[in-house]
Amino acid sequence: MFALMDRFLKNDPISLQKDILDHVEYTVARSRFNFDDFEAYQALSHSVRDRLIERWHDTQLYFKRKDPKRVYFLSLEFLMGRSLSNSVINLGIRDQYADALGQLGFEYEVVAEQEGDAALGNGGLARLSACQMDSLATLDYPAWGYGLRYQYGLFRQVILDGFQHEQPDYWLNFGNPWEIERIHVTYPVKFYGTVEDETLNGGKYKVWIPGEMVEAVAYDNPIPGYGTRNTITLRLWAAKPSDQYDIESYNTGDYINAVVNRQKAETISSVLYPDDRSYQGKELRLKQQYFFVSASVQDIIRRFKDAHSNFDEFPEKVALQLNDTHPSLAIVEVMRILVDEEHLDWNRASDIVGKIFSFTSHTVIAEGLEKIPVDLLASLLPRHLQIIYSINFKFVEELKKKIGLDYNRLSRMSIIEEGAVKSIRSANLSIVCSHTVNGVSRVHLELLKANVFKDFYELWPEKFQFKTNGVTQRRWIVVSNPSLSALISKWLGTEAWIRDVELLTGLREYAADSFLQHEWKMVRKVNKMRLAEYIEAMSGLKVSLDAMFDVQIKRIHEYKRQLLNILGIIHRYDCIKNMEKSDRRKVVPHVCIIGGKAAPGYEVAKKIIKLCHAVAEKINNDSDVGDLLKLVFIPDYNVSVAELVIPGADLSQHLSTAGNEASGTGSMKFLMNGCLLLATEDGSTVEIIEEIGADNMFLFGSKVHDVPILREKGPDLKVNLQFARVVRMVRDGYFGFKDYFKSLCDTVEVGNDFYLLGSDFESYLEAQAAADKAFVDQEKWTQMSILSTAGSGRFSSDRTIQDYAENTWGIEPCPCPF
Ligand code: 26V
Repeated sequence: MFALMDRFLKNDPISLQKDILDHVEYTVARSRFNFDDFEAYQALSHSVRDRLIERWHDTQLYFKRKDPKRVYFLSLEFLMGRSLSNSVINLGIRDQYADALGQLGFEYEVVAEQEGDAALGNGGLARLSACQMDSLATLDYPAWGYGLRYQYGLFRQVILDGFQHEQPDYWLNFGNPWEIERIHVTYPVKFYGTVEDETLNGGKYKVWIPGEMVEAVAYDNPIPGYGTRNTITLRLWAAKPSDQYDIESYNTGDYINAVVNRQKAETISSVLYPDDRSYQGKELRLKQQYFFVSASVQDIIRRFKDAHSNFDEFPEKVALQLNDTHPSLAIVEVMRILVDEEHLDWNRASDIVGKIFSFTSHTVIAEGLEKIPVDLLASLLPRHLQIIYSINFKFVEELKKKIGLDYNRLSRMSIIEEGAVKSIRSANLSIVCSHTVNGVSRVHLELLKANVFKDFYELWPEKFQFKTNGVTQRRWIVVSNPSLSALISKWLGTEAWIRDVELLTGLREYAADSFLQHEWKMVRKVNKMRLAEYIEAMSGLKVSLDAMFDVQIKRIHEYKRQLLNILGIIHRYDCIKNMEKSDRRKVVPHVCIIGGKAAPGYEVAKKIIKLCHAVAEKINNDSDVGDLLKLVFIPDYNVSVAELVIPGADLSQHLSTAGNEASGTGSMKFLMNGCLLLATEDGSTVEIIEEIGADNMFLFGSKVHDVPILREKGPDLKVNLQFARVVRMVRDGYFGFKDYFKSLCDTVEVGNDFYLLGSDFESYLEAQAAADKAFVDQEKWTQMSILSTAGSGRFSSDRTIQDYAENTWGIEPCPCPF
């Protein structure tokens, strides 16, 4: 055992210091006597990387030896954010590193701030993937994440005169210490071309003669678990030109063009699509999907074949998870490889496919469902189109036996959509070929069953499950809120909640304890100070710490109703202006904080951002208002900004029109940090209410089942006067830009108000008033805050992942014993 231990790098501050200095000199190539904060970050991260690699090798070796059933998590997006603090905390050596740096004259926090975000995703779905990777590693599951290594992540948001501008995020500029390039782990990925028949040993096969070939190169990102040696792999693929394919162009003598064409291969993995609303049938997007799926499937089959001589055990060893429909071509790729390359008979291959795939949907609305134009697929992946037709033919034949010739229903359930643009319905393909379809909250599953997947639910009710989303308490409490984390451990008398989050319920018994309340308030105040400093540094605005920090941060969408928030702020402003001076003393001061990115082509969302700035300009410069009301837009909202903002929030807003947010995960992060929620009863909020109790939250608005009725009923003739008044203020140019805001005002006008801002306004203001009233009683508020954290355990991704492992994937923990 000791001989083994000697093999490991040492973690005492002296050894760490030496490691850091060695990396300064030999990796960063700076003098060990003269380096700055960024260079310290580079050296530190390489020293952490060394330790990750040790554990990662051991884990991978152990998995190989044990050959357990593995889960492969396929996602086109991962929002990892920063890695340094998360890694050192999961490795259990944060304090040692802080000491080591301190002795070298550096401050850990300042050095950690040097790291940029890895933003390879848009929003909820992508951050969920990152949280789930953390839980998979921590719970010792034999898991791999697969995705794309975009060179440009989600755009940087720059605000000029209150308007959003997008700038490219070339995040690899200063190198990325968290990845390991595996130049020998590569696979060819084919595109275009034709399909021909071939006879081999008496059997008839299809052969795909591609028109283009690109190489997929693996970049491995080790993901350490907390309190375990297990370190799993997030494997991201980058596109590189293939050496095999363009000999011809070199032979024709057009050397320059041949090289230029080779370079084009790299565009496949160059940029993340920043629109999370609609599918536009773009060829590059489809190429990205197939590229990553094909490389992953080849890798998975290669790993299986290394240990097995035939495919009999494939379903006992492999589970493939589709994160939304984006990777659904994996189904077709597995069929193609098994049938065309491994020469399995069709029925056997399709039996295997039906046992290994599971699919999770992350959307509620039919318009959010992905479609691939048949023409596009026919040209890019001709063999895959044939396979989809065959899958569909067999499915429809079976279906006819069950439901008869109900042509409407048959055509709704078909994988192929006929119409002006004939398309493949990715969701139908995913449902037909998966053994399980998961929703991301209870309400979400109910909606899927009642609406978009109704026909399939009636056919296969047993396929449909839900796994309410969760977030990792390691990142969202321990990394982002170290003082709250220490306080929780002190009162629970253990750090065990970091792995076993249900233990947080132990805080309930102290919720009324004045000593805990005092310490809780102190921690929260320091976090508010940190946030206030950030706001001042960013915008020059000084905010009062006595005010309620009232936050809404998430992607800007009409259904998330940031506009409702802004109209509520205008109402608050209007009330203050119209109040007797003496009454102003009774007003609860608010610092309203809004942040989020709008998809570049989403005009309404961009107008909401501009309106926020226009309203802020007016309010923040009005001396009548002073500290009673401030409005701040935080630019370039991303994971690391969230880590700063969430711990400092008193109140957070989750305003989606009921029935529109599949789950929502931001609310869970706020809850863990003791922030109170002002929310509609949508998505996972319904389950949060069960844990925290409606008394400890501020709920408002139409319920999921009211919304279709309200929409059906048409405009309410009894228009809320307060609502009409604030919309009129915007319309009349009170905040300037009258013409520009006209179309935005139109979206909430009677008869046009699809997201029901008008109907919910009164109830929204009541919830605001209830929050104000509660805030005045700080003792009560603190108690509610403690109870929020105490009830947040159910919303850990550990619980979600364990449920998936046991009930969907059928995998077991495989803890590395070294
Ligand atoms: C959709 C599209 C469509 C166009 C092409 C690019 C693209 C990229 C991503 C998406 C998916 C958006 C779906 C999404 O993020 N859903 C969110 O998933 C969260 C995790 O389950 C959930 O909490 C949110 O309620 C849900 O909106």
